[in-house]
Amino acid sequence: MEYIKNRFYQKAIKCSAEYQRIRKEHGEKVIAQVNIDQVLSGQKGIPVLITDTSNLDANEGIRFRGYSLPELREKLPKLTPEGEPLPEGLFYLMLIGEIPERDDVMNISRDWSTRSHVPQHVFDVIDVMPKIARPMTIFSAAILAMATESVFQKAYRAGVHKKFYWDFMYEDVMNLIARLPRIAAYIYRRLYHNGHHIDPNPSLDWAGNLAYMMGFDSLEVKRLLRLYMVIHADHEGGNVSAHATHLVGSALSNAYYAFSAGMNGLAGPLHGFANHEVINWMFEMTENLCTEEPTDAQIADYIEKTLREGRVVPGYGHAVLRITDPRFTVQQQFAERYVKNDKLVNLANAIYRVAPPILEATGKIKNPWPNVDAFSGSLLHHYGITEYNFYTVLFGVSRALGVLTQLILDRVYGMPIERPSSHPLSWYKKQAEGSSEGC
Ligand code: CMX
Repeated sequence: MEYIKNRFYQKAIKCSAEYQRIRKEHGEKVIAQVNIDQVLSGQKGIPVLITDTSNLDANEGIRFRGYSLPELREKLPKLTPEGEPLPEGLFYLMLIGEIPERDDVMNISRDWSTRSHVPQHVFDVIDVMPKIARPMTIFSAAILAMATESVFQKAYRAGVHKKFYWDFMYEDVMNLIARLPRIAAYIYRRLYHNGHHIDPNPSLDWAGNLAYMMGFDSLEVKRLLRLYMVIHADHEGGNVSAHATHLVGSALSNAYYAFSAGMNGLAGPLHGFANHEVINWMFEMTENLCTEEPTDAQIADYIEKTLREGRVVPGYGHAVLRITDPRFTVQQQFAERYVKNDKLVNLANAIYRVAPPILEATGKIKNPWPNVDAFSGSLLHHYGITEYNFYTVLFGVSRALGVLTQLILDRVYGMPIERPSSHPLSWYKKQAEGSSEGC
């Protein structure tokens, strides 16, 4: 496995030199103007982050190192030709910037398997959490508890030179990613299967093992989780989970601290927890309407009611995208291929027919189209993963692939601590109107 690390470093160190050169030679160059609305609407569209792993175009969707999702489904190595790409391959692509060979992917799979041992005290932390705690709370706590294993933290304490930080970060990231499926599955079995745990199967791939340890051994669930882990892995750097991971990491906090922070952001209902909210809202709708198969008119009425109540329609809208999320489309295609006559899947499709024009007609929602969360829960539910409180943990396992890869790059580049400036509201009022009086 050292060869993958070396291959990564050889490429990344060249970019690091570019990073330093651009900063030194062009530091004064103005690249963007910021208007008041951008600041007041959550820093939308202001270019302030470097993310190499993926890039998001508002009208096209996500590209990982230049490759769209349909391209990745074709090009990344799979276990069988008709299956889904292995997330290990996407990790390699995000790390090194090239499509891997099958051997590279299998080597990462084996490497993660050897690194996957979770220390007992992490299970102990999970076991003492109250069962009423949300799975994301337990997941984040377990990740934090594992910070005892940080090799970066030990190296820093020992006074290692900063040019070697990336090496220890790489080790932390590989160890952390390797252990996440075991932690997620352990939480799942503890909460929903009376603590009857299933030991990992070292011969399985990373996502296949996650399905297996959760108690789902069928080919199709493994296939679905491979797809799920690929499509949720990264969405450039400005989203809450990616930005939080980067921000906390910029203080040289170890990967466990940084990723746990990212997961706390993912746990919000406007971000990753929306996958829970979607299913919850669909059940609320069918209960309210006393039918599992509402008509389009009934769905429309329910959407109007949700908006009137000042709530969001979960799974719809996006801070950047202005189209149907390609991650939604990919899941819809998966369902078309494998799922026949599932009421929840049918309902997700019906909402897609009905919701966009209603959301558009509000005149204020910038993107009336579905995002990734509008479909993911229906698919998981179809395959028997019905505990939708848990869905964001699955999102979190996947999100590790992108945000932690970027964290290694952050250390190779030698990125400094992040510290934007802030001002009182009166300062902005003065910028806008020349006077700060009144607030
Ligand atoms: N339902 C109802 N109202 C919505 C809406 C939706 N799906 N999407 C946006 N709006 C509202 C906003 O709340 C905002 O209202 P106010 O002006 O009253 O504050 C207005 O429309 C404008 O918002 P926007 O610029 O279109 O969207 P934002 O960038 O502010 O927010 C997002 C983006 C995703 C948080 C928002 O669309 C939303 O809340 N969607 C539902 C939750 C969801 O699906 N989140 C998951 C996103 C994907 C992910 O991260 O996993």
